[in-house]
Amino acid sequence: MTLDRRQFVQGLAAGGALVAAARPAFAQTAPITLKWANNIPVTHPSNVRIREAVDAIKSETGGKVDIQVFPNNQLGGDTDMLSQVRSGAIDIFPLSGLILQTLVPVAGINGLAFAFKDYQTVWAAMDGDLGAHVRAAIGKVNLHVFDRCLDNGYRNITSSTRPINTAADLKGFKIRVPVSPLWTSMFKALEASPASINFSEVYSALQTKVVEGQENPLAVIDLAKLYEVQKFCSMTGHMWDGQWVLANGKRWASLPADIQAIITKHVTAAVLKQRDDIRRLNNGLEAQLKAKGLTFNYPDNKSFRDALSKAGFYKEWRGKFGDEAMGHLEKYSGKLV
Ligand code: X2X
Repeated sequence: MTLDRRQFVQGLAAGGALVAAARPAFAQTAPITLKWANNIPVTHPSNVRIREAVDAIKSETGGKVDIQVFPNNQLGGDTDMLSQVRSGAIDIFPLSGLILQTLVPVAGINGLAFAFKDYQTVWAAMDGDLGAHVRAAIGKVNLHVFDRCLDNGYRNITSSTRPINTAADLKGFKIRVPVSPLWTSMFKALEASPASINFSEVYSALQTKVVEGQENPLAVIDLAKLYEVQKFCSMTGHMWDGQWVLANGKRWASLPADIQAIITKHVTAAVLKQRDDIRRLNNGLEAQLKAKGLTFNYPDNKSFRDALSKAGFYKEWRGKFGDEAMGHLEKYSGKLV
């Protein structure tokens, strides 16, 4: 079979089009710079794994996508960064669902005290229908949210004045809580005296004794060096907290689909590794924190749960979150009363 010149040229053009289609569309797009900001020290797995993701994204896009990471509240505290990701001053920002609650009320639901008995249950719920329900609500406020959330951890109460053994020890206790209705309500129900303070101010608030204590997962207590300004750590494990990775909705929608796919793939991989890091960290940290001077105690959660029930805490939040959301949660937590 012979080709005439015309057919030959047509064939070349078609082949050329095929080659062009196989080349990623982003080859044609201008360089993209994105700002990623968070509240946590540079040594925390959330930052270590994100830096790896940033490198992988840069290399897979042939240098087209440059994500700049601003850790440790460099661009402001959480409340401020939330405004910035909404306005587009920051592009990507992981935030506790409980703090996001100021904007998306149902996002605080995973923080209901003593809801999750273990990590298996946490991930079943957050990667399952409970998380999907929350993400749908987040999508309505013009934020993009990645499917998997970061682990922050089970939270424990530290103090410079006294160990917290039972709910009675919290009476009048001046405790810092993040800026979130659920957090404030919980510690009010326990008759403590909660003060809403962004994480950026926590170390100094403890150091200057504006508050006696705070609550956080062991990884945060260690990496933010809170043990330097606290004496006791009470392993209350009173709630599980994680961070939704949020992006400015307009900015995200403006990115080519293949860039979105590459970013999503590497962010998801980073999140899964981060979860693993936190799990391993938390297993070894207690011994390290003891060596750094913290005295540990291991309260029974019954007095806290009873006090919360008696104060009507669960009833109040059931009303606020609504039956549908509570149905998703209680599939995993059992009835919270
Ligand atoms: O603000 C906190 O306590 C922290 C670091 O745990 C959160 O990100 C919610």
